[in-house]
Amino acid sequence: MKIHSIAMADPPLRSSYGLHQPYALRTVIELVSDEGVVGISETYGGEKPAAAVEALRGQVIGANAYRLTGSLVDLIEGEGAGMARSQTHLVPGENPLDADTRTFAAIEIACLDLIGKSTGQAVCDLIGGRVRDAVPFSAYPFYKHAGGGGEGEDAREDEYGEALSPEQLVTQVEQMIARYGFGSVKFKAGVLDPEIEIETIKQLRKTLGPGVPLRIDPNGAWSVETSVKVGIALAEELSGGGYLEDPTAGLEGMAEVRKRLLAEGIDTPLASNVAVTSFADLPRSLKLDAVQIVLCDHHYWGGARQVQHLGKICQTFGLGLSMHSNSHLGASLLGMAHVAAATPHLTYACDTHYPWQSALDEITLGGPVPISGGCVRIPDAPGLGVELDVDQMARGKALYERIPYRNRDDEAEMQKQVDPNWKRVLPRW
Ligand code: GKR
Ligand code: MG
Repeated sequence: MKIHSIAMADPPLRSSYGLHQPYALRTVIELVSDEGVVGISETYGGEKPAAAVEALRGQVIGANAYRLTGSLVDLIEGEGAGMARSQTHLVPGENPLDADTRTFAAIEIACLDLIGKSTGQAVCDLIGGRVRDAVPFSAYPFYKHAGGGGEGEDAREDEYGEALSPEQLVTQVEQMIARYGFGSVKFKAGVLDPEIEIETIKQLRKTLGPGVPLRIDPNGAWSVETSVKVGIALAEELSGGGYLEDPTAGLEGMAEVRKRLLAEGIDTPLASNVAVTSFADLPRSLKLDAVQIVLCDHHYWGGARQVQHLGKICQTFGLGLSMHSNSHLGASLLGMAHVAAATPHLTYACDTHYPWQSALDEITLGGPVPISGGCVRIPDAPGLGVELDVDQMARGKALYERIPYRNRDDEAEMQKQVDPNWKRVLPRW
C-alpha cells in the first residue's frame, strides 16, 4: 500500500464556509497486488485522512482484495460509524464524525479498482452492473475573487475571472456550459446578501430558460425566515427539476422551512449534504420531512456499496438522490461516475468541482477526464478505467511538501485575504 498526500491549485471560491485556500489537498492510495496490479483511489487530503489510512497498513498488507472490506466493516457498521450524527458546521473532509466511513471508502474503491483491473471488469460492473454508461453532472458556479489558484510563481491562469455580481456569475455559467455542455446548474450561495443571490438565480433562469434546472445552496447560511423568503421568491425558478439545498442549518430548521413553503403552496424540494450526512441522520429527517433529496458522496458515506444501499432507501421512502462534490481530481471523478453508473435510483445530475481544477495538476494518465454533453462516460478500460501518471503524482507530492497547508480552513483564508474579523456565523442572514 502506498499513500500519497498531494496538492492542487484551487481558485478563490467563496461559500458560507469562507474562502478556498490557494491549494486543495487530496490523498491518493495505491494497492499493489502480488502480481503487480495496482488499484487506486482518491479521497480527502491533508494529514488526518492520510494517517487514518496508514493506521490500517497492518490489516491491508497481505490481505485478499475481495475480502479486505469485509474485515474492515467496523468502520462503517461499528461504534465509530456514529449512531446520532449530523454535520452542520465543518467543511467536508474535516468532520471527525465521518473519518471512519471516509477511510473505509478510500480502501474499498482501491480494492474495487484492483479487482477490476485483475479481472478485466469496470468497477461499476463489479458492484451490480451499470444502469447507465454516461453519468450527468451539473455546472457548479461559485462567487469568486479574481485568480485561478496557486501562489507566487505557481499562480494559475484565471479561466473564469472574478464573479461577485449576478452578471458575472451568469457569464461564468455560460462559459462552463459552452465548454462542458452541462444541462443543469447548482449555484453556491450563502455569500452575498440573499436579495443579490435571488437576483442571480432570476438572471440565470432568464438566460438559460426553464429547460435548465437550477439549484441554490447557501450551506445553511440563512435563518428559517430568510429561507422561506428565498423559497417564495424563487418558487418558479427552482421548479422543473431544481431544488433548494441546505438553506438553513439543522434538521429542525429544514423541516420548518419545508412546512412553511408547503403552506404557501410551494413544493420546491429541500436537498442536503449538510443536515443529512449519514444513515444515522435519515430516521429523524424522514420523520420531520426535513430533506426530500439526499446528496450522497461515496467518499464519506462509506463507499460505493453504501451509496447503493442509500439509493434503495431513498427510493423506498420517496426521496430523491444526487451526489455532493468537493474539490477533487480525475480519480475521484471516475469513482463518482462508477458509483453513479451502478446506482439505479440516481434522480438528479451529480455535483462536481472538477471544472475548477487545473489540467496542470491532473494525476490521471492522459490528462483530465473528459466531460462532454454534461456527462462523464464510463471508460472502456477495466477498474476505474484510468492509471496514475507517475510524473504528475511526483509533481503533486512535491507541491504538497512545499506548501504550508495541511487541512482545509476556509475561515482562516477568509480572514487572511478578505476580512481579519470574519467568522463563520450560522445563520448569517
Ligand atoms: O467547495 O466551498 C465548497 C463547497 O461549499 C463544498 O465544500 C460543499 O461541501 O459543495 C459542497 C456542498 O454542496 O455543500
Ligand atoms: Mg451542499
